[in-house]
Amino acid sequence: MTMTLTSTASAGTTLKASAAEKGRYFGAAVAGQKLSDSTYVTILNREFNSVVAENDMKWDATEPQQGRFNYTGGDRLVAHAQANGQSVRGHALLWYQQQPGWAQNMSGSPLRSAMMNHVTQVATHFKGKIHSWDVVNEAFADGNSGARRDSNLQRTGNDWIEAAFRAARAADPGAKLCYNDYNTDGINAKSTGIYNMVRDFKSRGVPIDCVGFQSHLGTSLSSDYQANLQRFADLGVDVQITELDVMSGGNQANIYAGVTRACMNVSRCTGITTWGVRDCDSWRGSDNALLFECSGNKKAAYTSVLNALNAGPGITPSPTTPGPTTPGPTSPPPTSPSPTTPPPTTPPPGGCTATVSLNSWTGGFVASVKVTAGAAGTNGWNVSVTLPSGASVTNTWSATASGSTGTVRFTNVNYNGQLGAGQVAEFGFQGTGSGAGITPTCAAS
Ligand code: G2I
Repeated sequence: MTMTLTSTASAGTTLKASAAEKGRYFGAAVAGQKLSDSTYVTILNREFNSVVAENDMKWDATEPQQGRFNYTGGDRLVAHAQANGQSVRGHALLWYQQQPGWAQNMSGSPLRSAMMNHVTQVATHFKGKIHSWDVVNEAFADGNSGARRDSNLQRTGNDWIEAAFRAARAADPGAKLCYNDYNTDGINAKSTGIYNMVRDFKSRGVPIDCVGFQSHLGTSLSSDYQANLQRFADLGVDVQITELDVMSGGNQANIYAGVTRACMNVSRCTGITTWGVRDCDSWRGSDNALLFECSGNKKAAYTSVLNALNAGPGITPSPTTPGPTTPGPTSPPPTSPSPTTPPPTTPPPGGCTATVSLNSWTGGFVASVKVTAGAAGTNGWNVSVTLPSGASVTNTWSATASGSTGTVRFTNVNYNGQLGAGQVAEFGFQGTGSGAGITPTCAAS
């Protein structure tokens, strides 16, 4: 999905309103039995616009006996979500844990068939109701290998993951299909193993749309947390924070804020989910790892997340616009001149103008650029920007960048070059260093 940066000044007063103002969702994992707890449900519906079943859509819950499906818990959550304007994340079609006993005892091709049947049946049952599926959960090993985790699923053959994604796409073409894992909170061997898999999938056309970063965190946040999200986004997938919870203590609010800022700074980071609602709902028990006290009171971490959402740059998903936000290493379109040919020096009558709005933080920035066509309209446009020394462009959306330091030229992509008189196109880029004072120059063709 292509995103356009927006620069709305806003200050929502709930997590869901603040996230929505920035084109994102804010979600919570829901335990079915808590839906009868009124304190819990009040917070859930006031603050969250996305839900995921903490356990009710797992394999042991949905197919307790082979071929006998039970959707009671999953259907109850979907009904709750639909009644309260929440989207649903599906979790998880295949996982080495929480398998029903009958599957744990299987192997080889009978297991492979059972896996694919499970994916197909469950994704078909919930077809049209799931925003994003965790198709495969936790398939990579911890530690330094960067390799797949051993499991009965893995032993059916290394292609089990792509087979699962293909089966899920066939069953519910409207759902985004994600890979989800933990201990991926920075650039490390495990996240790099997953990165290589996603890159391979994208290059071979395996249908993967998103990567979930669970983010069960301790007392510190890796300094390359955002960079890790960004490198996945640059592969042409959306990213989400899918199971966020953080050890309590002095740093909790800061870590929550850091994760939220990282997501806001990555235009393809489309949402954040906390793994539960209140501390006493959490699988982490005495870690007090969530945003609300058991009483329902908001914690300091809640305020830090809300402020970070309100401060972040926004994205406007443009579902009608084709193509990934990050240009791949593709050749230029057939009609354009060779990339070494300079643009015409004299703009045609009317030309174009460009304005930039910057969202900066220490060490980086996001620039949102608005191109407005002059009286003659445009067939194409390019915008040149000279960056301060030390700054460089790391990611661009809705335009193609040539160069990354010094004077960088951004050219329209195929769907936003032709503008009528006065019409506007928007593109953006992210950079490291400072973007202070940059002045865009627009040329039309
Ligand atoms: O372990 C934390 C999460 C890691 N990523 C995948 C998530 O799916 C996982 O969630 C946890 C749930 O929060 C727990 O609630 O997954 C556990 C295993 O599925 C869940 O624990 C299970 C217990 O193991 C079962 O004994 C219990 O019946 O919760 C079930 C329902 O309370």
